[in-house]
Amino acid sequence: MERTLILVKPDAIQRGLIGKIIERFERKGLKIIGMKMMSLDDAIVKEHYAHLADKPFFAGLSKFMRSSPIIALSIEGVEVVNAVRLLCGITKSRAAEAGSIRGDYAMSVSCNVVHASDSVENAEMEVKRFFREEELFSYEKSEYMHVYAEDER
Ligand code: DAT
Ligand code: MG
Repeated sequence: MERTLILVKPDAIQRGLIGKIIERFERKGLKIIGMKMMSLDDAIVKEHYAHLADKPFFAGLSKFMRSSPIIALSIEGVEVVNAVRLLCGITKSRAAEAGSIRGDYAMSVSCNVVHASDSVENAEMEVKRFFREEELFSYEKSEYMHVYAEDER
């Protein structure tokens, strides 16, 4: 079963969008297995955005991600990495599809309200980066069991 990492970014916290964003994942029928508020330090931002370290916008990105706490979520499910990326919409919010989270709530590339893991391999690393194993919960979610009953055969 896949697990993915979502971060509700500082701009969403400032704009009071925590509930609205989490609601999108619940509405889709996804199973949240971990959730916490945390402040990011320089080291975790560098590690998380290592692929962008050489970009001219990196200093701004780092400052932004440390400007207020974030909410980290882990979600588990069948093909959930791709499902969550689709819900979030593409990086460039202005071009993100209407109905996606970025499409509905953002006009900026740098302040695009959410992070979501972009591949199964990265998701595994990113969940471990933000959550200790004991912060992730194993439980039965009845609706979820129903939704995926066919898919898992
Ligand atoms: P995503 O967040 O969709 O996975 P990414 O991994 O390419 O996109 O970039 C990570 C974050 O860096 C992105 O959410 C916002 C910021 N960013 C990316 N490209 C940018 C740009 N051209 N200007 C400013 N910020 C950018
Ligand atoms: Mg990315």
